Amino acid sequence: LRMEGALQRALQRGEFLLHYQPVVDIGSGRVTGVEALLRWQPQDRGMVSPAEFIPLAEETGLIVPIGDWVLQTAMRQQVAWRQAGLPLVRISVNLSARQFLGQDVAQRVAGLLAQTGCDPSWLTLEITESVLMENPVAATETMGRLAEMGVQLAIDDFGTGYSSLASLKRFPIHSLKIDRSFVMDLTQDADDAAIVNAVIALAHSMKLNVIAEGVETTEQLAFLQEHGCDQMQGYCFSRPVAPERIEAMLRRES
Ligand code: G
Ligand code: G
Ligand code: MN
Ligand code: NA
Repeated sequence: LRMEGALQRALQRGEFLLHYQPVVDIGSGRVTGVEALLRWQPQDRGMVSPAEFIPLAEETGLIVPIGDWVLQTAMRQQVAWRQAGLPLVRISVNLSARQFLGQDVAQRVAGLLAQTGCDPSWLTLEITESVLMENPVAATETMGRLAEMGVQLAIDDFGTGYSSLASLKRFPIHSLKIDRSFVMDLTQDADDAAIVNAVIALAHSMKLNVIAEGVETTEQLAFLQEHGCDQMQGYCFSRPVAPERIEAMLRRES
């Protein structure tokens, strides 16, 4: 209960911020996008990870106003970078289960797009595989509406859930993000290497873009490059960083 009050006050006091992790094209080495990652910086202690407060925010319903804040802030950031003349990059935003299944997310996204002037074709919404499979029929409907607005959709943490090929085909998605648990031991564990290869092949056979998460070493990167993975994120290139750091990276590249 104390935590719930603290989260509510955090919104009012503006204690949330977004960090961004670069998404890098494996072929060219260029930053083609960023994933927005929520951070909470209370006045009286260190940064709190979303892993610690998203579950409670979900339970209490606070995820709705917090999620709106995240969407709005990321959309405004995209507009600000565009107005600053920086090269366009795709911004990805994570949606939680309750945000995606428990409210009219398509209508909220439409409202925020209109309000911020964000270009939907440069926005990706990430939904985890397990959330999609919780209610595939409702998910397909919602994704259809989002896709109609021109927003792209990615399946996050892919490989950890149980998507059937049939449902994958039905979802109007653009990308699969390979969960970092498979990338971690890629170069030591033959099973993980096989899984990663299979996901890359599956994605490409369905004309989907495939992104490896949690790439930490140059050996992992070399494997992914050799096996045709399209993009990657991970400490090997950059941790999630403040928006100013992203701006500096984009300026250097342009
Ligand atoms: O940065 P990392 O520690 O940043 O994130 C931990 C977890 O929190 C990840 O599973 C990530 O997807 C999730 N997460 C980060 N930002 C957001 C957000 O804005 N909304 C939701 N729903 N989850 C987020
Ligand atoms: O669940 P999702 O994939 O949205 O969460 C992204 C999470 O992965 C965030 O917590 C982010 O900080 C973390 N992350 C990003 N790159 C790396 C990495 O190279 N190694 C590890 N261990 N975590 C990473
Ligand atoms: Mn994600
Ligand atoms: Na993920």
